Amino acid sequence: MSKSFISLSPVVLSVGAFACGGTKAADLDAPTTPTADAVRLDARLDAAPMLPDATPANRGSLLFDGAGDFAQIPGTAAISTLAEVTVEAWVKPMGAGTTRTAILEKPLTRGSQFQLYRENDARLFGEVWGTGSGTNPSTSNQAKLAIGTWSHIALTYRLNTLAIYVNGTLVGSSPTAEMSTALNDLLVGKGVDNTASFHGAIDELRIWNVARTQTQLQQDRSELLQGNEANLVGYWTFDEGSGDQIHDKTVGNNTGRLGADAGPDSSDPTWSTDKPF
Ligand SMILES: [Ca+2]
Ligand SMILES: [Ca+2]
Repeated sequence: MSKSFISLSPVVLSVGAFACGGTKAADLDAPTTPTADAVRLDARLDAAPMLPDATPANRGSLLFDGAGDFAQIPGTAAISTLAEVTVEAWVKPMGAGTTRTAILEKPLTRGSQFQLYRENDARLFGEVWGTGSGTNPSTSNQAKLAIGTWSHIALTYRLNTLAIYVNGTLVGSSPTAEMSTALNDLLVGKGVDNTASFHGAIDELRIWNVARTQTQLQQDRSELLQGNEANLVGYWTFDEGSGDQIHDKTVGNNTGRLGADAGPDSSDPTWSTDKPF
C-alpha cells in the first residue's frame, strides 16, 4: 500500500490495516495530521487560478467620453405612461466637471417627463415637467456628485411631489405639476438642450412605475436585481461588455442601443470593467 493511498482514504486504510496486520481499527478515530502529499495537494489548489463568477460572467458599466457619447432606449409605454416613477442609476463623473452635464433625460415635446443632470457646481438636479408652458418644477440639493467617485442617484415622483436622492439620502424635494408623459425615447448620457453630454461612467439604470421609498432605495441600491421585482419596468445593467445593444432584464425586454445608430459609430460609449459594487 502506498503512502498516498493511506492519506487520501481512511476507508481504504481500514482494509489496508488488516491486510498489513499492524494497526487496529480503533486507531482510525485518532486525530490525523496532514501527510506530505495532502499538503502538496492543498498547495496546488491554493495556486490554481480563481474561476470568474458564473453569473454574470463579467460585470461592468458604460463609459461616456463627454464629447457626444450617449445611449438611447425606446420610449415604450412601460417606461413612459406612468402615474408615478422612480429612476435610479450609479454615476461616476470624470473630467473637469465644471459644465452642466446631462445624466439622463426622457424628453417631452417641450421640457422633460423626467431629467437628471449634474450642475456646473457639481450639484445633482432633477426635473419633472407638467403640461403647460413654463411649468418646469425642479429640485436641487447641496450634495455634490464627486469627480471620480461612484454615487447612487435617484429621482422619484408621486402625487405632485418630486424628490431626489444621493446614496440613499434625500437631498431635495419640491412640489410639482402633474408629470406629463410621452412615448419619447430615453436618452442616457445626454439631454435635449442646455446640457453637455456626460463625461464618466454610468451603471445599473432602473425604472420603476412607483415612487420607491427611501428605505427601498437604501436596501437595493448596492444589490443586483433579478429583473422580476414588482413594479420594476426597466433594468439595464450595462454588463454586455461588447456590441451595440443594452439589454433590459425585465419582462419588457426593452433593448436599447449605443450611439446614433445600431452599428458602431462615433457616439457610442465604450464598455468598461469599472463598476460601483
Ligand atoms: Ca453593470
Ligand atoms: Ca452605435
